[in-house]
Amino acid sequence: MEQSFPRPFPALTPAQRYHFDAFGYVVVPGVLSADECAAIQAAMRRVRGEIRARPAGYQPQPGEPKFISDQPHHVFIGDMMECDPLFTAYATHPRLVSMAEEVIGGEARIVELNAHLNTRSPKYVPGEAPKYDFHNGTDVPFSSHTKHGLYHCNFVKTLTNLTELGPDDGGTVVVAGSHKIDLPVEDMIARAYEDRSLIHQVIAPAGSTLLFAETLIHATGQLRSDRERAIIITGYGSTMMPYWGGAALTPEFVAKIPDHLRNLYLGKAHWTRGPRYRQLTDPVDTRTFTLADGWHAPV
Ligand SMILES: O=C(O)CCC(=O)C(=O)O
Repeated sequence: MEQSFPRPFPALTPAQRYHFDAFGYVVVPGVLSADECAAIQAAMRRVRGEIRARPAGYQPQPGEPKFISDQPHHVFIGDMMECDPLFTAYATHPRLVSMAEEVIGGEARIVELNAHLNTRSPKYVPGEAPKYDFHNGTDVPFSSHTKHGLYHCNFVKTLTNLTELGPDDGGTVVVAGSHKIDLPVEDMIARAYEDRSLIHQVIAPAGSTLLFAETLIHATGQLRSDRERAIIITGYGSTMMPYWGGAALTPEFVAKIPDHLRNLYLGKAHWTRGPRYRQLTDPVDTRTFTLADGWHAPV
C-alpha cells in the first residue's frame, strides 16, 4: 500500500505514543482545519435533515445512511460512507489511517464510519454526578499485543470533534488505563465511579482527534452547555477483520474504490497483516496531510 498511498509513519510523537500507552488514548490537536470541520459538519447536518424528512416507516436502501439512535437531542448516524465525498475523505485521511495503523501494529482496514450530533439531554440534572453509557468494543486478552514494549490493539477508533469541546461540551469520557486491564468491565466502571479521577474527559479545540483502542472503556460525556457537539468516527481493524459497520458497502461503491485503497476498504482474506511497528523514540513523520489528501469518492 505504501508506494501508492503515501502516509506518515510514525504518525504520533514519542510523547503522544507514551500517552496512548499509559492511558489507552491520546488527543491529537490540529488534525482537521476549521474549514474542514465546518464542511464535514455541514454534510452531517444535511444528512440528518434528509433522514428526518423521510416518510414514516421508510426503509433505507443499500448505500443510504440511517440513524443508529434517533432522539431529539442526539442522533447517531450510521451507514454514511456512500452519501458524501467528505466522509470517504475523512475515513481515508492519510494521517488518521496511519495513527490507526500505529496502534494496530499493522495495516488497517475500515470497519465502520459513524457520526454523532448531540445537545444537552433533557435528563440533565445540574449538580448531579453524571453516569455514563460506558462500554468497550473488544476485550483485552483477544485484541492486545505488545511489540518493542509498546501496546497494540487490533480495533481502533479515530474520533474527531468538529466543534470546540470545553469542559461543559460533552467530550468523550474514558476509564483511563482500562485498555490493559483484563477484569470484568462492570467492576472497572464501578471503581471509576468510586474514584472519578480515573475518568478522563476530552477537552479540545475543534479539529482534534481522540485516538483510542477499543479495549478502552469509553462513553459520550455529559453535555451541560447550550452548544451542539458534532463528532465523526472511523473504526479501523487489522486487514483480516470483517466490515461490521451496519449494511455492507454496495457493489456500485466498491467498484469505484481505487486500487491503492482496496485493502483499506475491503481488507484482505489472508494472515499476512502487513506489520507496522515503531520504537517509542522514533521521531514523528512531520509530512503534512489534509482532508484533500483523502479519497473523495465520486457520487
Ligand atoms: O459520543 C462519544 O463521544 C463516544 C461515541 C461512542 O462511544 C461510540 O460511537 O461508540
